[in-house]
Amino acid sequence: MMDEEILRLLKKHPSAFLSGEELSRRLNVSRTAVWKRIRHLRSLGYEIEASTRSGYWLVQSPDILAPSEIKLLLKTKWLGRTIHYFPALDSTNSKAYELATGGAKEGEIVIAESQAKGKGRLGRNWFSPPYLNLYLSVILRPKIPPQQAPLITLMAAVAAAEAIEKSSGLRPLIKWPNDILLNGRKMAGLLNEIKSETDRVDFIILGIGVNLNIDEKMFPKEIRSIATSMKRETGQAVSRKDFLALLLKELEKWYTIFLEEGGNVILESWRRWAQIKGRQVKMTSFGETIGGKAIDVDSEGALIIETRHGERKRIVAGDIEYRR
Ligand code: BT5
Repeated sequence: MMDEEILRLLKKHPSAFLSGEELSRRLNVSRTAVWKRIRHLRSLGYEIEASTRSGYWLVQSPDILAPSEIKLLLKTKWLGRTIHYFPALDSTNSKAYELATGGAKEGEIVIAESQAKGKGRLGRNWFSPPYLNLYLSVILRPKIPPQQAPLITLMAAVAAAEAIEKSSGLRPLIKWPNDILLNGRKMAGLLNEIKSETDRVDFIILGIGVNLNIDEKMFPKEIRSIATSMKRETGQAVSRKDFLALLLKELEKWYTIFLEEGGNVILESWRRWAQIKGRQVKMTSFGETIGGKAIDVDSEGALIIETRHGERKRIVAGDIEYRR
C-alpha cells in the first residue's frame, strides 16, 4: 500500500523533486521508512533520483504489471481491485485456482510476468516468456448452473476481442471456442477452469494469454507460423499496463451484461466476432475428426456442425480448423 501511495505522489510531480519530509508527513511514517520503500521500488526497476537536499524524483517507471502500476490506471468498479502479482509463476490459472479454493473473492486477479508451465487446453502448453505479453487469471463466482459455464468463455472472448480492437484498431476474429486471431494467426487464447457442484458453479478461473510485444522470431519454431502478437500486426509496441486496464474494463462490462441480461446478448455479440455460420470446418474432438459445415453455436455455447451426409453434431469441446 505504501509503495502505491509513494508512486501516486511522485507521479503527481512528474518533473520535480518531492521532499522526503513531505512524503513522510503525507504517509505518516519516518523519513527512514520512506527511504526503505524507495530502495524497494528501485529494486523493482523504478528509476528514482534521490538527493538529500531536494528529495525524490521519479524519472521512469518500469514496464511491469505490478499493482503499483496497474491500480492507478484501473477504471473498473470491482474487477481487479485485488491483484496477486508475481514476476514468475508456473501458471496463473493454477495459482488462481489455489487462491479461489482458499476463499479468494470474485474479481480477484492473478498476473505473472512469465509462466514456466503456462497451460493451454487439453494438456497443451502456452508459451509465456517474461515481460512481453499478458498472462492473466480472473476469479469469478457466478451463480449459474455448470452447463452455462462455457458461456463465460464466449463472454471473455468477446471482451478480449473488443479490447484488442480498441487497442490496435484492427478487427480480430474469434475462432471457436477460445482463440483470438489477427490475420489468421493466434494472438490470444483463453482457458477456463471450473469448480462446481452438481447444480451450481463454485468458481470459474478465467485464464487469458495475450501476445502483445513479442517479436515473431522469439516464438518457438513450432508455432512461429501460426502465432502473432499485437506488435507484429500493428508494427508498434503497446503499453502492457494500458492494455490490461482496458481488458479488465471490458471483462467487467461483459460479465455484468451476462449476469443481468443473460447469455443471448453474449451469443449475439460472439456471432458477430466469430463469423462462423456456413464456414467449412474440420473438427477434432476427443480423437475423432469430422468435417462439415458450421451451423451455429447453441444457447450453451456448443458448436453445431452439419456433416456432408446432413447429420448434425453438437460439439462441446474440441479444436476446429477452417477450410477455404
Ligand atoms: C489456449 O489453449 O489457447 C489457452 C491459452 C491460455 C493461456 C492463459 S495465460 C494465463 C492463464 N494461465 C495459464 O496457465 N493459461 C492461461 P489451446 O487452444 O490449447 O492452444 C494451445 C496451443 O496454442 C499450443 O498447443 C500451441 O500450438 C499454440 N500456442 C502456445 N503458446 C502460444 C502463444 N504464446 N501464442 C500463440 N499460440 C500459442
